[in-house]
Amino acid sequence: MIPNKNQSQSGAKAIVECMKRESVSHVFCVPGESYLPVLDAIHDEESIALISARHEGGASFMAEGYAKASGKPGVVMATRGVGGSNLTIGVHTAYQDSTPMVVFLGQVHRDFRGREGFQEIDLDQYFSHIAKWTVEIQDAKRVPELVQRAFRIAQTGRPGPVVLSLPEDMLLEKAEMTFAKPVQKPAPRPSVKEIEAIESLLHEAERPLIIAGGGVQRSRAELSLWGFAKTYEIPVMAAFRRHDVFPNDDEHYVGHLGLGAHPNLLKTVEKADTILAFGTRLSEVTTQGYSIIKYDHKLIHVDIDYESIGKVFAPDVGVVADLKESLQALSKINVTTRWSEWRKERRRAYEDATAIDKGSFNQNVMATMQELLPQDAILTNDAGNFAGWMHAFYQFRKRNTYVGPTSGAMGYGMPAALGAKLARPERTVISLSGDGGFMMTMQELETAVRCNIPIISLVFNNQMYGTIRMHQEIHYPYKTIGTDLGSVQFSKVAIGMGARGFYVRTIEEFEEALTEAVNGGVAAVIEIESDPEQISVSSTIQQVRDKHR
Ligand SMILES: Cc1ncc(C[n+]2csc(CCOP(=O)(O)OP(=O)(O)O)c2C)c(N)n1
Ligand SMILES: [Mg+2]
Repeated sequence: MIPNKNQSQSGAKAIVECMKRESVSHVFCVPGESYLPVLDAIHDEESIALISARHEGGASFMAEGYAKASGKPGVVMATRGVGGSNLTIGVHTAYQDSTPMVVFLGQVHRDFRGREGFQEIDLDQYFSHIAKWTVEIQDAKRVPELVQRAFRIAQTGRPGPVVLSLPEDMLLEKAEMTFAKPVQKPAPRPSVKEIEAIESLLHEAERPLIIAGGGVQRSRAELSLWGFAKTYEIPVMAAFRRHDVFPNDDEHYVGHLGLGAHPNLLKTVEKADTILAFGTRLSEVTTQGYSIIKYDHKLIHVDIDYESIGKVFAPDVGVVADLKESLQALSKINVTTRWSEWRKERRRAYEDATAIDKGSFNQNVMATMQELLPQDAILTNDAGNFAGWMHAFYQFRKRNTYVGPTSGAMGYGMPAALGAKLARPERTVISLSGDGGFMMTMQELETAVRCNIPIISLVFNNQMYGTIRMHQEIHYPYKTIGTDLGSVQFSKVAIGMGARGFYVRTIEEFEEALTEAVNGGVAAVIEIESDPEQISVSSTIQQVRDKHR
């Protein structure tokens, strides 16, 4: 254990000491004069690297991706109202995605607060709706208490973002600092009575189905989940953008509940009679607009967060507990498994829905990635229809191989890949984006080049905000507005920023580019010319128009 220090030091030094105690290895930021003392304290701290980004939105996505890939809180810093407003998208994503994040924001001098000083906003108020907790540190001697509390709140219960506002003069103020021990996450076990209640529901179940979410990943319970599913022969579905919670090539895996989920997968939920919701908040997307879980389903809901249970769906048994502890307790229950036929039937339905059609270019791109990438490669992505092919056809086979925004934030993929690569330098990390989303944060490619972070970015270029165009054609056919985009040569812009750039039109060119990029050891962009007419996994623009005429 790190010994407690009882010494006089500045607020800024104490903040960095707290980061060190929480084993933070990287801090992401855009610098600002309001928090120079913190930057200087990081300069003097060998164990922490500072990654300076090109936009606070990019920095916040990097921190979010770092947190998802490392299991540690992501730390991001920015300056006052200007930097704070720029990074809100990452805070919102961390909130929706239950990702631990600690945000430090420089604030004006304490004497100037409330006068609308230069770039002043009430940062703690401003973030209070999208953060789990916010605080302004008024007194340097309370830095250890409040910063350590911030790290605790970010990581415990349902994880999420916390925001600290740091008045400039407080950072230089010296005080006697007393540090507490680093955060230990509580892991409550379900009671004997709760386990018995689950056991008795399973006795009656004829078609049980597990829906597994991020809570399983946060407690590193993927192996326990796999053991549980295997022992009792229960099929498993992944909640929205929690693909890697269960090996997709395992015979117990039956699909991902995402946007535009295949009818076969929806049928699996419809046919199930008992749903075991493990570590998921049963979000709008996972439940397809809160529609697929019905009153006559028996619902067993286990989650670390008291508020997630019964938020929308009242469970038959609701348990507030750590997922690993819960699955370990559940592995000892006494039920005879008789669900093997049901499990096999739903696996076949999943396999039918995801069989690769070699005539589809984008499906071939996924098949090529599956073949050429190491099994432990980490994939990240933006929001957009290009991602539909990955969601449907790429199989995540190892745990901790997917980093994606359940918030649906465009611009997330590439900066999140930077964060993930810093957290897992030994892995291949590859982001997938559309031309719309990539352009929102593409300036961070320079950060990747400058900081030697060799990530690979695929950009599916169809010269449009394709997803929105699809919705337009559904509701207002032939009336395109606001969704066309101009031509950008992403591979050339990449080269201009010092990365490698590839432009591909055929599957052979893609294979060649991906092989080179994986072995290249430098940041690379592979721009994929995409057919604008193929608007989604299942439809062309004409088919959408005809269907909704
Ligand atoms: C930050 C943000 N702004 C707007 C949206 C709404 N939106 C969702 S998908 C999309 C278009 C995505 O375009 P692109 O990245 O080119 O991917 P495509 O759909 O063409 O494959 C938009 C504008 C969003 N999800 N996130
Ligand atoms: Mg596009």
